[in-house]
Amino acid sequence: AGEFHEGCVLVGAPVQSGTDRLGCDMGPSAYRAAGLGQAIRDLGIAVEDAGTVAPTPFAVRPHPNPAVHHLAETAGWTLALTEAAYRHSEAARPIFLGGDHSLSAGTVAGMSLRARAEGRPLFLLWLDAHADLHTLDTTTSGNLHGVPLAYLTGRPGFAGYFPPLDAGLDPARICMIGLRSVDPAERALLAGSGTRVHDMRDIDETGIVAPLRDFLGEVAAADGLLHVSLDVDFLDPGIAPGVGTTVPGGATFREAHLIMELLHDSGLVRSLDLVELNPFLDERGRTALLMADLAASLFGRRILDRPTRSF
Ligand code: 5AB
Ligand code: MN
Ligand code: MN
Ligand code: MN
Repeated sequence: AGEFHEGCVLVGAPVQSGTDRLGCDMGPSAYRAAGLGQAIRDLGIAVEDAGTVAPTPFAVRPHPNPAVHHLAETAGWTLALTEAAYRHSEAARPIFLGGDHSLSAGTVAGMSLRARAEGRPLFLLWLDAHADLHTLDTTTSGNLHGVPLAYLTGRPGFAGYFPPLDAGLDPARICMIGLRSVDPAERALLAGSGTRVHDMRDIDETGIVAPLRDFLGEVAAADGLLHVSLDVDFLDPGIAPGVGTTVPGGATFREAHLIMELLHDSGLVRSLDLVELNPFLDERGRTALLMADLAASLFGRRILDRPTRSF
């Protein structure tokens, strides 16, 4: 990350248009109430709060898939967040406070521009129960929090509906961990894509350490920039109930922390999305607090000091 990028900047992204379950737009407030900024400051890191982004007006024609909803608004958020991510990542490490997962179409596109400006490749760690790889044509729910990875990897059908993608993402530079709900169209796109995919069965059989170390090793060898996108539903609903799309059998408290701890030790993470928190569905803020706690682990909170082990 380098000395220049030691500080963090919080960027509120109260995106709601990607899901029909209301409440995600309260996410940024919940993270602030949970003390996310202070938890990272307590680690000796400078944290600036850049406030809240607003969508840029973006006109689109209606999409032939009648399920698709809130397309113009989601495209407008994508445009605004692409610009915000690029700008806020110049001198600090941005933490995007979501908002539903459609926001990653913008944040990752912006980080992709940042990586290109630095002449380095962008890598993406996607921690999610879902693959979020629908196109506008294959989605049956029409919820656009299910499409960001198809947009970012340049799948067809987004032209004229989403902002043109200036710098896309190579699917081979994506690692997904936590999958347990993949639709047939997404499964077809994943096959042969080169994306590293670790579903829950994989985690049960192998654990998360070996595949994550392997991926981080590749990022380091390529001198890459790493963006982490953390969907609340990556976590087991028993510990993280504050989300609209619960899927049983998610990551445990310790698995999630271990991932964050290994990410911190790698020194490779440049930007982070915290997405899909729905404070309206939460129980006394416990999901917001857990997400803040995980972010703190990613930025260096640890149980005991230990020699940093390379991966
Ligand atoms: B999330 C589903 N594939 O398209 C769809 O929470 C779920 O950002 C999408 O990962 C979940 O509606 C999107 C069934
Ligand atoms: Mn997601
Ligand atoms: Mn999900
Ligand atoms: Mn979700």
